[in-house]
Amino acid sequence: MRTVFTPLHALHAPATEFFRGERVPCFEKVDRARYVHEALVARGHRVDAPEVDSRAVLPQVHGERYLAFLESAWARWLALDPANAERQPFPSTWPIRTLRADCEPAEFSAQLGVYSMDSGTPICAGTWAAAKAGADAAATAARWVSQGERAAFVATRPPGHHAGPDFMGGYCFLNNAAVAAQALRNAGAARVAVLDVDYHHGNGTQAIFYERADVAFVSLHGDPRTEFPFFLGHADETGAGAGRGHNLNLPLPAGTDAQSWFQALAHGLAHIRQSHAQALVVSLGLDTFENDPISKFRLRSDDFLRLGERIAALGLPTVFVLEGGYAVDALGLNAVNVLEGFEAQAAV
Ligand code: 6XA
Ligand code: ZN
Repeated sequence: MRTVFTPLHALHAPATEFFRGERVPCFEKVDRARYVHEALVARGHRVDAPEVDSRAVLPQVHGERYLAFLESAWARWLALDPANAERQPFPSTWPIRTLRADCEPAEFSAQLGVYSMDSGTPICAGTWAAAKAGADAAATAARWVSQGERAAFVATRPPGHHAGPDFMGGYCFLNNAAVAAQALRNAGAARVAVLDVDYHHGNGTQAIFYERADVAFVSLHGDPRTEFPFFLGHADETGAGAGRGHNLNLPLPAGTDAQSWFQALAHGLAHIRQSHAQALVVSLGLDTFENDPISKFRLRSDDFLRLGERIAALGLPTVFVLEGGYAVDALGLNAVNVLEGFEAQAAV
């Protein structure tokens, strides 16, 4: 399986985030993609640079105003005060219930509130460049797969699955999985399924496709009553309008072990089999790992081999997109295990 990777991911390197009431060093750090890349190379996997510009696909999954805001955000932060180069912008006011999100404020900090779901998604000078390179990587993998590759892996960061139509959140800015799914649709797949196996519900991906029948969304995740993103990911969210019946959420309690997790996976895979999808995107979060510092499932490294096998058994052209996973030392092994489990099963 080919991997698409770009060192430009390292341009996104903010120092701190807000987490559980404290300002702490970022969990979503440069070493994550670096270690995954190193593990792939060490195991002899073919790795190439992005070769597709995602600019045509991005407005199909994100609003133009949000994209313009994100691209210009750092320059506008500096324009407020040159000393901001050494500071991090964070939102502090959000247009929640009874407040208006439809009148765009002129003030940068207020706009940050309009376009963010949390205060845990720090922006730095290279955020746009890194996020855009990640979206280009996702579009590239989709092209490879639509041109006949059985599967491809997008080894990228920052992750994407919390980024919604017009907001960032949960370390995510551009929704790479949604870009891949849309690019597969554009290349001729009549129906695409997105399987999100990250510990956290992919609220952004769900929102982008919620009213569409052409892209099904299936997610296994920590129950949002106790786990981030808290405000989406419940089992009763099944899609709306034309998308009714095309969204499946399988929330699981904190502490879920591999046996229960694979039972839920089987349920999700059965839904995908019935969806008549012609291609698959996997939001590959590795924060289901037992030693993940911010998550509470109990998968072991060998379980990721089995995950790859189960996904391959669907028999679909597949794009894997890296999402979360913060046990950095094990991230390379766990990612490689998914890919090699997939390849072993695909060869059968
Ligand atoms: C709270 C936790 C963010 C979770 C990010 C993640 N700041 N999403 O891994 O999949
Ligand atoms: Zn996650």
